Amino acid sequence: MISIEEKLKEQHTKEDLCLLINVILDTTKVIDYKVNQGALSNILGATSEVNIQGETQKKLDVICNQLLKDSLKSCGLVRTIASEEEDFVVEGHSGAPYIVAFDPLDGSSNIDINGQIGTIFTIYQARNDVASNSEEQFSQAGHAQVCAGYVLYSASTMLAITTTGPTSFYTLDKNSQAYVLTTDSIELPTQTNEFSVNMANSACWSQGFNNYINDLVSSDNRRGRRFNMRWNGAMVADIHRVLSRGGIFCYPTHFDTPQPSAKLRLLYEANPMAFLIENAGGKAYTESTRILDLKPDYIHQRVAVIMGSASEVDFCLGYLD
Ligand code: P6P
Repeated sequence: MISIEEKLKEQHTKEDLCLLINVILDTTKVIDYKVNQGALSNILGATSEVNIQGETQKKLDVICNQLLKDSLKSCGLVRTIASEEEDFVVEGHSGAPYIVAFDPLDGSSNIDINGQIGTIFTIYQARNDVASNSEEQFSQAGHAQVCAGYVLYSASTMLAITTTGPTSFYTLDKNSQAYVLTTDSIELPTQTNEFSVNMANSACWSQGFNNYINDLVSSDNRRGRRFNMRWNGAMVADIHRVLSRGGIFCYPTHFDTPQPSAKLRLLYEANPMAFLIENAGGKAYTESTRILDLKPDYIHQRVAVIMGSASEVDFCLGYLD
């Protein structure tokens, strides 16, 4: 079994990028330990703080955010940091080659019910045309990512990662504490029988998206096959299922407020997941645009997300034209 370090070297990944990826992964091992502690340590439950997303921060959100910030600020390889849990960008090491954005604990509403949660990360080359403490560092199209990945803390702790080559799965060997290659080059099935959406939001959707979902759940749908639904409440878990066996994951625009709204964040949710999905042969769109062609207007920008098995994404988009 080959480790992530060996595989990155085999893929001729730049030395400083290998070092940075390992800084992130070493920090996820500490997070994994803390998540596995659960109720045994006083780290469950919420804080009294509300983050810029308007969400009450869980104790573990704050702990994991601080762990990643500390690691990235001290490694000397990161110029600028963005986090779901930080209002503004955090300055790292001026002149450093990379910038990193992350969601330290995606799906944290699952923490207190022992559900699946994960860390999502994305790495870009730093820009030399803007200040190191500027949000403009992250105004780069998703296709400029040099690495994207997530760690899913579940029955086993698994890493999905791509550095512009194929998307691969690694499993954390808890004895050696090494991430070991368990699926080399993921190939998403183009068709699927499984969709992932929060049906409770159907009153908020466009007519076109409702028509798509109504076709999926109707007994005589246009594909002549039954569909099943899964919704985990954590994008990292739902995308892991899609990468593992195909599927389509949707979080469409909501029209229940004066201004249409989206939930998922482009920089540290949609873009890294789109990079992983596309490098596994899938498709990733908002409702009209390829996600990886988008440049974030600001670090917490939200977008609609429709991603997964290519032919199912096309079918869904056909209802939205
Ligand atoms: P809802 C978690 O808060 C998250 O950002 C994604 O990980 C997840 O897919 C989505 O929101 C869940 O949203 O509205 O179903 O709670």
